[in-house]
Amino acid sequence: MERTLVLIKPDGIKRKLAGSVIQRFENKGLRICALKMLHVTKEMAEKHYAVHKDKPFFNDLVNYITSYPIMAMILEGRNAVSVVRNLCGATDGSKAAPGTIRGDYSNSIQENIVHASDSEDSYKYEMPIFFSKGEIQDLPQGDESLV
Ligand code: 3AN
Repeated sequence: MERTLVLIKPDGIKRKLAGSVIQRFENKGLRICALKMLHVTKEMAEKHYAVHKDKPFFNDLVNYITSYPIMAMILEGRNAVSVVRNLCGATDGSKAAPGTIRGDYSNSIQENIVHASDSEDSYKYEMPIFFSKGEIQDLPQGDESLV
């Protein structure tokens, strides 16, 4: 079963949207394998956003994600990476389709409520920045009734 990393960013937490956002993922049938609140450090943010380090908005991105506590979670389910990206919607909230998280809750590029891994490789890179093995609840292999 595929897994993906989701962050509810500072604007989502400040606006008290965490429950609504998580509800959408659960309604879709995704299982929460890990969930916690944390304050991202500069080092974590720079590693997480390393792919954007040459972009003009890199410093803003790091400052923003470290400005307030966030919620991090690992979600599991069939095609979890693409399913979650579709639920999140386009990066720019002003262009994200209605019905998506960003389309319904954001009108900004930076303050766009959520981050979600864009591929299985991104998940493998990003997940250990936020979680250690003991924080992840695995289910017994082969028992799909539990998923
Ligand atoms: P996504 O989060 O949809 O995968 P990315 O990976 O292209 O989008 O960008 C990572 C984050 O960088 C976005 N979530 C957004 O907060 C920020 N970002 C992307 N493009 C811009 C931009 N042109 N100006 C400011 N911030 C941006």
